[in-house]
Amino acid sequence: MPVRIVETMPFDDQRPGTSGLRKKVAVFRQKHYLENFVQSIFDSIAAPPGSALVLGGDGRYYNRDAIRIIVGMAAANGFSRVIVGMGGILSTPAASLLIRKRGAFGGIILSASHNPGGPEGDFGIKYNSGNGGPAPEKLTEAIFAKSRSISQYRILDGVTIDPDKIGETILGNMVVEVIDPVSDYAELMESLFDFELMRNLLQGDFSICFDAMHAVTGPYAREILENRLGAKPGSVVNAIPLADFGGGHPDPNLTYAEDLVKVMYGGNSPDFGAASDGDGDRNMILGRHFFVTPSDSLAVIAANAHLVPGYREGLSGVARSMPTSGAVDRVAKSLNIPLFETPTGWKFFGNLMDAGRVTLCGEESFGTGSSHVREKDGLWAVLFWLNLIAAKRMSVEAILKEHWKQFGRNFYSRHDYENLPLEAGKDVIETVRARFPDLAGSILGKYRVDFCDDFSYLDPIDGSLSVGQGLRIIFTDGSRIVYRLSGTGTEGATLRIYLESFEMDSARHGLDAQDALLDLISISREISRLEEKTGRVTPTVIT
Ligand code: VG1
Ligand code: CO
Repeated sequence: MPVRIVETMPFDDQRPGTSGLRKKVAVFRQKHYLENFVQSIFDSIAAPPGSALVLGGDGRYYNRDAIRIIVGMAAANGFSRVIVGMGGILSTPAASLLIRKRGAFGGIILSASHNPGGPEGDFGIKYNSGNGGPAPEKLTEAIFAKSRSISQYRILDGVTIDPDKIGETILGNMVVEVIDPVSDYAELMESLFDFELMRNLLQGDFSICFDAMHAVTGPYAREILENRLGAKPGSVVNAIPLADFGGGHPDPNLTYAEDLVKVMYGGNSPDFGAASDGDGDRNMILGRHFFVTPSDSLAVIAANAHLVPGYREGLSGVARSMPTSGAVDRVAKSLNIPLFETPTGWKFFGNLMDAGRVTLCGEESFGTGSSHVREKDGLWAVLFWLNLIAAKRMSVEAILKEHWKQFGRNFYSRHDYENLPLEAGKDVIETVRARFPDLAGSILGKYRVDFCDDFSYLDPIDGSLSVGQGLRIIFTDGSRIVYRLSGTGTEGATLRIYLESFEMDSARHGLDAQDALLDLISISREISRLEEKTGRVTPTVIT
């Protein structure tokens, strides 16, 4: 099969965002668009001849076409092996695991995560390095720079691989290896958690509902929860990955996972509920009539990690993204381990994990994970909770109440305003920034501003500096308001306003978060002149 060198022209919109390049399917289907980006990746990473590449995606529309194109390009760019999940499927954490386990040079993950799929929906692509983690900023910037000057790409013509058949095929000088996407991952989970104990729990009268939202986690959850742990058949719902996620929005939160929320808040609800997102790296944890915020989930996991076999030796440290609540900070303090505060996006955790400085990481956006891979891991978080419940013999709600009693409660909420005109999004941010000098030291209701800043991060391992990572207004009692623009959307701008206050008094722990945060919510809207700038008074999504 001949290598074809194709002349091309650069696109100017291929800068990766918080998590790879995400665009509408129609954008990706433009002639040369995907190829240009993939060649820009290959040119930037300069893999030595003989390298292996892991390749898979969340199964969304265009996944299969993209797999075929990328396999052909890998063969034409000197890779000696491409390891593909059967059907072109790999969850993001499973891809991270495979890169590590197989010693691959890196991997390409095809996903737009929680964004809707289908011909009118979104598609995405990102590169993960040999440690299994998302490319660091320096590399994504290099890829973007290449994409601006690209003039040709290399591809093997006539690639016909069958991604549905496990086994090896020779393609030019390269081997295409189609593997079972689930088994390595399931094996790793068995090595971390007490499956015996969890089996006792799940085979008793403890009931669970796991909503895979027609996305990639279905096959993983079925195998692990139902087949290996003995949860009742049907405990995993919406388990078959569909190219359009059944028309849904595979984002596990109280708005988009509404079917599960109804089940968990209805009569005769299961004891435990959970959901994951399009590519399987996010998780939502629910108890009976009870929602666990991701920030609290991270804190509870940290405080109880010693109860889980894989973490019995203790944690070397924990990290959270800046907007994530400070609940885990107090756990770290009591465990006497370091706490790192990083910008939004999993790519900032990789160096800390590689250096052995942290074991657990988490984000407020339903992402939790550990150094078992270099991505956040939805099903891992679910298994962690089930292991904790089995070990503590307590309900989700009781675990949280006990935790708050010991550590206090961080009331926390994120308000998203989606699909704003781009200019309006920027305007809100600039409005807040312009008020910084007046805000410092001022009194707003019962709050006094301690300081305001634009968050930046100096990576303690490689010394790289990341600026412009979100505006923070921090009050003297530790309450916070944070403003950021999303880097994962594909339509207009999404403004995120993060709100947090701390309460030690357990008599007040039962309050609804929105009620507890009422004053901060109105202060956040006033400071940003939100209604005047955007015409919005109600968030699109509240988590
Ligand atoms: C969002 C979340 C962020 C997360 C990112 C990728 O980014 O806020 O915490 O890391 O999505 O998650 P943004 O820039 O839209 O706020 V996933 O599950 O898409 O890989
Ligand atoms: Co995701």
